[in-house]
Amino acid sequence: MSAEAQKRAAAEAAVATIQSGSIIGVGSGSTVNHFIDALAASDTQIEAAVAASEASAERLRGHGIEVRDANQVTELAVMIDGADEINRHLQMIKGGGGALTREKIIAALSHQFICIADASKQVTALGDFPLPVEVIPMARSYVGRQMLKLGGHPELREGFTTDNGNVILDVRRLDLSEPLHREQQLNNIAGIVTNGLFALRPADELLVGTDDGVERVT
Ligand code: ABF
Repeated sequence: MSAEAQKRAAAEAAVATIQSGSIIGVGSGSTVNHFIDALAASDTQIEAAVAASEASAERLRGHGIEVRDANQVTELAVMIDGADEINRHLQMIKGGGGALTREKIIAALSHQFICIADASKQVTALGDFPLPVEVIPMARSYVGRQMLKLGGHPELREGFTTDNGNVILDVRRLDLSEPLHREQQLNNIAGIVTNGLFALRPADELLVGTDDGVERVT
């Protein structure tokens, strides 16, 4: 089964977890796009969605699904989102699509975070994928130097501005063997808005498309 078919299968399986009438969190990326399309084609009628990116918001609206601002809700029953890497503890690297800040906010609002992914996203150890770090533009050089001090190799994501008006440094070769500590450490660096480690708040469940069908991991 191709990666795209695995993504689609995982996304379709996630639709079955959604309660009609609920307000849900929706992340970003191609797997989430499959989820949005599958949700729209299903009999499940949600009240509204809180979207992690303008792209997801537009896709939802295109299907006639109401999009609400995160400030209009106090909590969400569930969030459906993808990942760039996910380990056996359901800790993730996210942000390859640049929406990590809004994804982390929606994850914090959500009782349950269901990650949907193709099999290639499952890893033994996090870190082959460069860690996205969202940075206030005026702090780009300072944060870059801090990443070098930590053993990382930061690279500015050229020509990209996040939905929040910030820049992204993609940091290679950062030791992520202790993801909880590393996430807390990066959280404390001035100028970093969000780092792409989702370890303090991992997924609660993974629906992963494999050649043998969709596997549920908790
Ligand atoms: C999003 O899903 C991002 O955090 C992550 O980069 C992306 C994965 O992209 P795709 O689903 O297209 O593989 O939540």
